[in-house]
Amino acid sequence: MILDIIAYPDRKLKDISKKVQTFSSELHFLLDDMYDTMLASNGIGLAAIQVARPIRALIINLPDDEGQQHKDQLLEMINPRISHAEGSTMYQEGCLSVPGFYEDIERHELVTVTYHDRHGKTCTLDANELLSVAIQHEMDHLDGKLFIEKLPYGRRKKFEKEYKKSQRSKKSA
Ligand code: QAP
Ligand code: CO
Repeated sequence: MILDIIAYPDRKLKDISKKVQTFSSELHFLLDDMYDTMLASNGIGLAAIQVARPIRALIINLPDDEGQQHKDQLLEMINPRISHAEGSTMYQEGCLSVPGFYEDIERHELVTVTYHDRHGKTCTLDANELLSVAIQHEMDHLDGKLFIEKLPYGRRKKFEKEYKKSQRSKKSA
């Protein structure tokens, strides 16, 4: 089932998501719906709060070299925690909750993340490159943070201006 994605400046995106306590079928249905929703919007990552569920769950499905996404590559992370981070890297990020905006954001280059899968099994993953960026971006959602909040002052102002402009053209359309 495809769910509605909530968009900036909806205040719900600022909620701090709560830890998942039970790895029930309710969680599995939500994760399945998040996957359908993410694919329907051409996304590569989605956090539960973006579909208005304030729980610490996220999904990531990176495309291959041909740009194809494969469900067997889907990562589902419940209650993720970064145990190690090093280096720094820049990547032009976007977000399904901030459609049409892309900006270079500085992140850690490498992260080690410990999380639970949908069955509650504990997993650890070392991530670099795009996967590392995606994990950090999605984990920020769990703490109510959007990538645009990481922009330096001048570029944040530029975003606000473009956002207001896009709202105006939406109204007159
Ligand atoms: C987060 O972002 C991310 O503006 C996932 O019009 C960002 O899936 C992971 C999207 C950077 C790694 C690197 C955005 C689709 C999708 C848009 C997304 C849009 C249509 C964003
Ligand atoms: Co996002």
